[in-house]
Amino acid sequence: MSNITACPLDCYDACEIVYEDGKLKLKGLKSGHTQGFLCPHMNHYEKYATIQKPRYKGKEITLDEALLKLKEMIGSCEKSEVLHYRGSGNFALMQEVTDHFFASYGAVLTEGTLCDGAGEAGIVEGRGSNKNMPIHEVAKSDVVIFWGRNPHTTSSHLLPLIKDKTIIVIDPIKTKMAKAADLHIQLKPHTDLFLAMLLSRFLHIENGCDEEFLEEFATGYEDYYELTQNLRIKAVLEQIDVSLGQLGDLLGLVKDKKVAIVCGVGIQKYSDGVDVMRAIDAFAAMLGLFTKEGCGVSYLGSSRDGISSPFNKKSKKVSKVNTEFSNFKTVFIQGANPLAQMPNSTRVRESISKVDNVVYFGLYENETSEIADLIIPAKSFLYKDDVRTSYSHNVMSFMPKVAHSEVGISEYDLCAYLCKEYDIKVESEEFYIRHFKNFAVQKIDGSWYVENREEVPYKDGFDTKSKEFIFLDELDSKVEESQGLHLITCKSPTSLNSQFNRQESVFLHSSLGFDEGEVVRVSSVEGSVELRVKHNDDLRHDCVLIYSGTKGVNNLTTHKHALSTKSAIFQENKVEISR
Ligand SMILES: Nc1nc2c(c(=O)[nH]1)N[C@H]1C(S)=C(S)[C@@H](COP(=O)(O)OP(=O)(O)OC[C@H]3O[C@@H](n4cnc5c(=O)[nH]c(N)nc54)[C@H](O)[C@@H]3O)O[C@H]1N2
Ligand SMILES: Nc1nc2c(c(=O)[nH]1)N[C@H]1C(S)=C(S)[C@@H](COP(=O)(O)OP(=O)(O)OC[C@H]3O[C@@H](n4cnc5c(=O)[nH]c(N)nc54)[C@H](O)[C@@H]3O)O[C@H]1N2
Ligand code: SF4
Ligand SMILES: [Mo]
Repeated sequence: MSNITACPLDCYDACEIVYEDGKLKLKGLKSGHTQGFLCPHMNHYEKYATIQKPRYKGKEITLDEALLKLKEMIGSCEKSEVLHYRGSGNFALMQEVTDHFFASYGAVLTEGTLCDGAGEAGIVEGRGSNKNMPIHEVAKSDVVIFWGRNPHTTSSHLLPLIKDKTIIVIDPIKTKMAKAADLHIQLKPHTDLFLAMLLSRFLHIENGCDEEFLEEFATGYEDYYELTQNLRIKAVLEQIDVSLGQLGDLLGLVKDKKVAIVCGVGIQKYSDGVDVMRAIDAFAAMLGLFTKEGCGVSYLGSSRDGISSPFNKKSKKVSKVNTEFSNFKTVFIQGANPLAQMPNSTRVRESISKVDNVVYFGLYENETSEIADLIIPAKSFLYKDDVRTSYSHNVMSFMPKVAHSEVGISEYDLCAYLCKEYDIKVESEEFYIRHFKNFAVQKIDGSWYVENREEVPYKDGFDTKSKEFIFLDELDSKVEESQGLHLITCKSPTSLNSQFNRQESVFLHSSLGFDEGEVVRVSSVEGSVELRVKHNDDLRHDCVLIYSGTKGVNNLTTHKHALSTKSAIFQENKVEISR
């Protein structure tokens, strides 16, 4: 068995791991993008207790009995009453093999996303596709703008690449990166669209635009400049809590420099998230950041970009944001904890309580395993064959099985069992792994890269019909000024969404008058949650921080979609605090 594999978690970095037989500690591969270190999740991976035995209605059963039960549950209703709900607990490519069974069988799959969808839709509207600036290009940049992204927590392998660079942070929280930055704009949440538009406007006024680029690839820029003129500068700056001086400072730092805008999901957890991303992308276009080395926008690309799927996925689909579980009789949940991670938990709980057969196929006990009728333990990544790619760089990592375990079943084996029972054609596991590997080429640094991904995308123009960048042509948003505090629900350093050490607190600025340690009720139009207060003076006074994965946080969030795309909007609702 090989002893090199890769981390399966939903994370920008997609680290490569050395497994030493009999040793509990996993190590980061020294060569390549992992640079010899992992993060707390993988450093302690083997300490987290996994589900050991299948269960039906609370009683332990054998794996064979569990598979038989699963087959019966699937066969017990109309095909269209079976839902396959798959999350992102494991990001490797073989997770999708189960789609093949369910789609071929005639069941319903999901579409849309809880994650980056609004931002992606904004990028696609402007550029015609979402081709990402691979994160390692940042090594060639002079200036890095972290815009709604928290690299110390969510992409630590980027940190060694940016040591001597000019750093700008745009974030309502004074993050660790913000404290070390040359400039931190601690704007009011949900106002990035206006900041980005004002930056474009002043760049144009100061003749800082890349005219050569704009004339060739983005000729709508004069119209866009006109659109930005609809903003009343003084009033808007006041509303978004940014000063004219800060705009000037930012423009001074980026003009004529190689600039990377490293954008995270923080900016787009709102109904107008699509337009927010378009406005940031437009600022990048005004600066001429596309087509040049060390420049561009690095967001979440698609980890499947450049790789075709060998699986049948043709099926009816329902949104995974506002899924009406009660329309189904059998719901098969894989690699997800929807009862905690989907928005509007009360709605999810109620809807799923009406389902006859809830199946949970995962590694850990959580809110979803608690209510499931049938629980099937998965094999962790160390004990099965797989391949992974990243949504932030172009490396393809092979994930051969590095050890043997009797516990659980792999996605492939579960799928192969169901295909056999229902007479559906499925290829061998090796066939699929080989299919994925065929999309990679080895480069001189020894790593394998997805062949069809470019280091500098859009060199020959954009993927829109006109080959040009399409600017936002209407301004539908207003600065949101309703009553209440802004909910910030970003990623925790101690958990990966609801896996590992989940936080249990609400973080508040000490000036709000709540005592450290007291239990408060946080409420929104959707519901409420009781949490213990921790003070955090890196927050703005008008913000409440509850990390993703905190139990009950999604009692507060709405199951509405972002405008024009099926993406969740976890920060749309304002909240109130009471004793
Ligand atoms: N440790 C850890 N790492 C993870 C994860 C995890 O749960 N834990 N989850 C993984 C997943 S699924 C994802 S999608 C990625 C996401 O990782 P990131 O893209 O970094 O996303 P977030 O942590 O949600 O938010 C990033 C920053 O956006 C800021 N922010 C919030 N609202 C606004 C706003 O209105 N404007 C601006 N400018 N900033 C705002 C937050 O304060 C935060 O600092 O991380 C992955 N990596
Ligand atoms: N409030 C709030 N809510 C959020 C977010 C937020 O920022 N704030 N972020 C959203 C985002 S960006 C995301 S991506 C989602 C993530 O939400 P989910 O996709 O639900 O991800 P996790 O919470 O990580 O839970 C994944 C489950 O996958 C299982 N698992 C792990 N590995 C494997 C495996 O190899 N096989 C199988 N079968 N199962 C496995 C584990 O048991 C784990 O419980 O949450 C969203 N929800
Ligand atoms: S940084 Fe990300 S990819 Fe690397 S070990 Fe941690 S979770 Fe996995
Ligand atoms: Mo995510």
